Amino acid sequence: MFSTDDTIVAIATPPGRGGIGVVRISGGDATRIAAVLLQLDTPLTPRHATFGLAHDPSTGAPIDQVVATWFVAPHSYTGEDVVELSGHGSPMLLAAIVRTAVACGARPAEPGEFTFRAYLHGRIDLPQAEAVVDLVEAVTPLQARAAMDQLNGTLTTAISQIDAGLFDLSARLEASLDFPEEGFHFVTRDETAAELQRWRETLDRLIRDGAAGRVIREGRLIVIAGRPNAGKSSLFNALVGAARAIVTEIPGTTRDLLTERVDINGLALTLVDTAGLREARDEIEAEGVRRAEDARRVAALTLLVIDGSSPIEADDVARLNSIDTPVIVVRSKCDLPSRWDRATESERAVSVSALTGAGLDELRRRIVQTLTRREDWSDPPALTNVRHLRLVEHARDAIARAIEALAAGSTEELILTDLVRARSALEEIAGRRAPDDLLHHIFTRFCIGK
Ligand SMILES: Nc1nc2c(ncn2[C@@H]2O[C@H](COP(=O)(O)OP(=O)(O)OP(=O)(O)O)[C@@H](O)[C@H]2O)c(=O)[nH]1
Ligand SMILES: [Mg+2]
Repeated sequence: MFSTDDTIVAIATPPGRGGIGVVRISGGDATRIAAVLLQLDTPLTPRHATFGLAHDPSTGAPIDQVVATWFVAPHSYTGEDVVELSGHGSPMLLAAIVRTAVACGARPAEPGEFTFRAYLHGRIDLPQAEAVVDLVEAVTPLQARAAMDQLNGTLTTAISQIDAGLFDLSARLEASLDFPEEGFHFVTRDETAAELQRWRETLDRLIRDGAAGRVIREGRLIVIAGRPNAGKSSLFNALVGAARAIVTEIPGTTRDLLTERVDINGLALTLVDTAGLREARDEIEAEGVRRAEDARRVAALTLLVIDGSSPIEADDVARLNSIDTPVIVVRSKCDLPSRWDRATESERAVSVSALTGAGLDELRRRIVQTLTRREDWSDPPALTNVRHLRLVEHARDAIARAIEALAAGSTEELILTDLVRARSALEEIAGRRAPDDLLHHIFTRFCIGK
């Protein structure tokens, strides 16, 4: 995918100005290039910050004052010699340092190439490389924590424990196969069935966890819908924490979709405020209502806002019944006297007041519970990535087939085939022999310099 025997260079800090900017050089030539750049008389000392002046060697002109640090192979991010040059955070100066490093023999790095080399040199496995992107892209502390756990190898450990267990069971089944005449079994059918069942339950737990984990990693779209004047925009503003949408007492205030990303108890959710649903009075409103309906169809969850200070109408109930995605009924304006009669008052409704903030915490809790079936993240899910989830599902399905085959009286050979399938799915997660297109897909999500 990338060539790996040359030395690569890139700016590692974000584009734009900052206190400092870092240029990273990795590869066999890193220290030589740094020495030429800095016109050093003595070599850099490993892991020591060395102050120097970066020069353009062709003209001798100074570029910037830098601090250079050498991380010696294999104890570096990439597993190769890495030199990091911290200069002033000016895009122009940093670009000049990169250009000079290239003139000295380095190649500009592709996105994700440093992390790719770390993977290639066995510093990290594929889930850890994927966790690096997630960590950089995390927008909520919970997302960062789940990514950090994965970077620390939580998922890798869980998967390799299952894999080792299946290996052990396979070995005993094979041994039994090797001595058929003796009728000697290293593992009985009952023991095999019990062990397979145990692994299936472990995998099922991971899969359940993974469903919540995906919501954490990917975020979800939530649409606020309801009649005009129900209090949708007020609720939107209250959840966003800013007066983002216009609120008036005139029904039909909101006509377009308004979108904001919010952190709701750690979930990165995209909240959409929509036009009030009614028979439109003009073309603009008609388009707004159409967009509201479209947004609702793709949403993972609808907050159906019904005004608590006026009686529930038949079309509110009809609307509730027509939504086939998950819905939370929000009874708005609960600071005003309720006009819902007891019989129709839905027990499922969450009462909120955008004015006083009452009920908002309960609504947030219900949102998280509906999307993830969980509320407590003291132990965030080990599985968050859809690639890993699919492979764990493949492994679980193979184990389920083995259980069925065993119950139907199959030979050890058939059961072994399923175990091989399950193990190869699990091993694909770590990605020791990942195909190029998968690697390409994963590493091109990185930014340059990472
Ligand atoms: N007392 C009280 N009034 C509220 C509350 N939420 C909204 N209102 C009022 O209800 C009216 C309508 O609020 P909006 O948030 O604009 O309602 P909407 O559903 O976005 O309306 P459209 O955009 O027209 O569909 C405004 O006069 C708000 O001040 C609340 O929690 N308490
Ligand atoms: Mg509105």
